[in-house]
Amino acid sequence: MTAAVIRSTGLWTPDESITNAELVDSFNAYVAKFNAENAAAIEAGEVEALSPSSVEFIEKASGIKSRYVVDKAGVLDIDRMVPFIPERSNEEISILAEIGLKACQDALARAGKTAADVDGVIVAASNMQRGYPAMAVEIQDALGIEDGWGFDMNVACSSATFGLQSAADQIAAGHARAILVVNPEICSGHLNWRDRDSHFIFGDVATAVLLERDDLGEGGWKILGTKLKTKFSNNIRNNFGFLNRTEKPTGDNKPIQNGAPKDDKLFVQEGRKVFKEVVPMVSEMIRGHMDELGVEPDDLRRVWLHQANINMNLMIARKVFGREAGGEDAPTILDEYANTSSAGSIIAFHKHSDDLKSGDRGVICSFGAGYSAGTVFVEKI
Ligand code: CO8
Repeated sequence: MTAAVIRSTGLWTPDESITNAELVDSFNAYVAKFNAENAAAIEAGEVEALSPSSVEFIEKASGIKSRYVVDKAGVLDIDRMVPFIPERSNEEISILAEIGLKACQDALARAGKTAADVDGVIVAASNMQRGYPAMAVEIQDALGIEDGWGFDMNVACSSATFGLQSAADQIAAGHARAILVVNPEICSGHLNWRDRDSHFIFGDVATAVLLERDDLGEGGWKILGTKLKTKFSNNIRNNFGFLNRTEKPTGDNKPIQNGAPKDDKLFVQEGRKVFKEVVPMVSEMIRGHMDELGVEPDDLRRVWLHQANINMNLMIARKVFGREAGGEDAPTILDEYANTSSAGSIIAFHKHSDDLKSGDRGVICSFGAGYSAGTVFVEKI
């Protein structure tokens, strides 16, 4: 068996970004309009008045200051509050494949490799824009990989680490020389921007990780070990899907269009419960994996954690290191990018690993809906 190494990573970031102040201004204008239009019903107790959002709450509760999105105008337009992503013909590349492709090209360029060196593409992300053909096969085609394969997989925010383990195993088993694991996330498309509890949480991005057989190149990161875990929970859920149109007994079975009313089947969560249950699950998982690998807290230079909440990450880091931990131990990109689901831990790794030296060790760790969690321990070559 030959080992797989992480040779490089790639990142694509949208041009447009929304600050908390811009987001809250738009949300509160929507709330004021809704309450004015429904004043009589609210007065009669038939409709519940909406409450405004606040910049202070968002920053304190989550650590998020801004988020990148593919379409800012559509999100901030209070009569729409959904990004505008025009439909493309089947002859054009789909948007998820397009942004994933850009991240792949960045990863290949950083490693000095070309698509001819790659055999497989795994798209590992929270929500695919269609059932089939797989986005991964479309990216494979756009890269020009003639003799290879691609497939999509979804383990919500943990998709990246589950994809990394799959790719590492396939390379070790001799099924591929190199594999691109791609995380294109257009979270703005499946977020209810009219929901005060979650309207600030997510952003858009795409990341890619190039894994390669260790004898085929130089540099990058040795994979010391990978581990995956899932435990069923309803606390983070998205029931949107192809069967939604079959659920109504008669009449209106049109697919949901723009507008995202409150009862659309979009992202929902019990944020407090997630916080309370996932912190111990993840910190125990990292510590257990460290014990198996013989890695002591002092041997660990950095944890690149899933980016959902700054307080959650610092608490996990404290438990892993057994001491106070800060941005040097557990870097944050959440302030600029918000939660980008599967891509979060990879962005943190991409932006905050160049300063580490040969022999330094760290762990890429994701966690999220499922529940699901994954750890990938790495050592700089
Ligand atoms: N502005 C002002 N006040 C607010 C707002 C707001 N926007 N929202 C809520 N409040 C109020 C509440 O009404 C409440 O008031 P009161 O105390 O009077 O009832 C108070 O603030 C506290 O509310 P919460 O208890 O909800 O606030 P928390 O401190 O728990 O913070 C968080 C909320 C930030 C959501 C926090 O709980 C958290 O981050 N939890 C962890 C969540 C997490 O990690 N989730 C993972 C999700 S990602 C995933 O796996 C799925 C990926 C799928 C991608 C989907 C793309 C769309």
